[in-house]
Amino acid sequence: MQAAPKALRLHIGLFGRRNVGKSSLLNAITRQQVSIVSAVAGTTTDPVEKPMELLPLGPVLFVDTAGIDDEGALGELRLQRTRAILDRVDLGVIVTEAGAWGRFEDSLAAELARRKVPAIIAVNKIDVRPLADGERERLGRAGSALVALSAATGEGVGGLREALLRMAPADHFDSRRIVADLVPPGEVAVLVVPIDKEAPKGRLILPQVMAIRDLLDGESLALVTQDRELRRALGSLGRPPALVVTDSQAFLKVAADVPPAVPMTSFSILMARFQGDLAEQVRGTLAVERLARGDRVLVAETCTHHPIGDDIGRVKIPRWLEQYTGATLEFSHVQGHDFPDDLSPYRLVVHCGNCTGNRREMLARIHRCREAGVPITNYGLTIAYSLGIFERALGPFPSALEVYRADHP
Ligand SMILES: Nc1nc2c(ncn2[C@@H]2O[C@H](COP(=O)(O)OP(=O)(O)OP(=O)(O)O)[C@@H](O)[C@H]2O)c(=O)[nH]1
Ligand code: SF4
Ligand SMILES: [Mg+2]
Repeated sequence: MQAAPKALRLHIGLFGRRNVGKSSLLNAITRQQVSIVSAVAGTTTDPVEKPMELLPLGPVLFVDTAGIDDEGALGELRLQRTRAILDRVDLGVIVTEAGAWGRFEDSLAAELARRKVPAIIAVNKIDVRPLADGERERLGRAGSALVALSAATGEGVGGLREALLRMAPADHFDSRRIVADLVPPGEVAVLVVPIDKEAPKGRLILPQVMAIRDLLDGESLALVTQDRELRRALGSLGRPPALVVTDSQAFLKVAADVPPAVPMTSFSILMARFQGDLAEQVRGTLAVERLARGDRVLVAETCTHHPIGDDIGRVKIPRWLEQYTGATLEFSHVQGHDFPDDLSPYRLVVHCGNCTGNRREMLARIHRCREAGVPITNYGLTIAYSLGIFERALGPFPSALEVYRADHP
């Protein structure tokens, strides 16, 4: 997997008194022994940094700090170091125990608030001392998230991951490109937009518009064509394009017309990367292979457009999936903010590209599927897979392709 530069990682600080279990919590989240844990107060003396890919958040850097309630010269030094960390985190976790919240924690919360850093209160060690309702209410202050957990048993650690996702600053989610990172400035991307009876009258759909805008921002060139003019469009270029992006529904025809050496993908797969988690959704797609007669498949769309004749979610995806698996499947459909609480009946979730939605909500859905053990894929990935051109469509994304190849050695 490509490493994100340190500056692009979301910096998450773990703060709190000595011995509350900051280091234990870091180890529980990362499932590794990153930081030394002991019953002796003051174990962590220098900040410990751990860069990692944290699902569903993406690249993060955890900073485990020294407990800072101690007195004396040594205590003052630790305090200074911890203050420096308060200055550079994007998200703060205040670790405490039930019944222990006091002036010290108040001041930590105030320090974070002063820096406009969102805070999560993590009440640890609930295996030995549960959080009473009264205290839960008192700590559930506006602007902060509250999680009760146990680093020792793992209870509630999933809730902390969700809180991290919920509280992360919005700009963490929109620093990515849709397509321009795949097309160097001055190079050409050919965008294939079939104008069939499902195409809206007189305009383009949002993923197409977003891709064109992104290419313009990246100072790349966009050549937009219908599928039947594609050969002519390619022939008009002095050299092969850097990328061909097609509407998923024209995948087969486009794959036949584009020389194998030219990278090719679909708008919907670009959307999975931009608005979701491509590697996780590629992993989810592999579950198509295991679908059997009578299995339930949930088709989820972010926007609430009216289904049209040969609607992709209601007609085409079900048809392609049943053709590929040779099994009669049971499809359910949800739109907008409707997403079932109980995912257990489903063997697969097929999500649209989420072009009108926000990424945080999509990542939360992916996370919920993961917790429920239900694979989640997306329209473009499902179509490419059931048409037998999955590898080709993932060609532009080496780390996603790796997920597939690891499963198909
Ligand atoms: N029962 C129980 N014990 C825990 C839990 N989390 C941590 N501990 C114990 O609490 C003690 C302190 O844990 P650490 O993770 O070292 O605490 P810390 O906040 O990093 O401490 P300093 O680095 O000294 O500031 C250790 O003995 C841990 O085993 C928990 O959830 N339940
Ligand atoms: S939000 Fe989903 S269903 Fe709606 S237009 Fe975008 S990709 Fe299609
Ligand atoms: Mg520690």
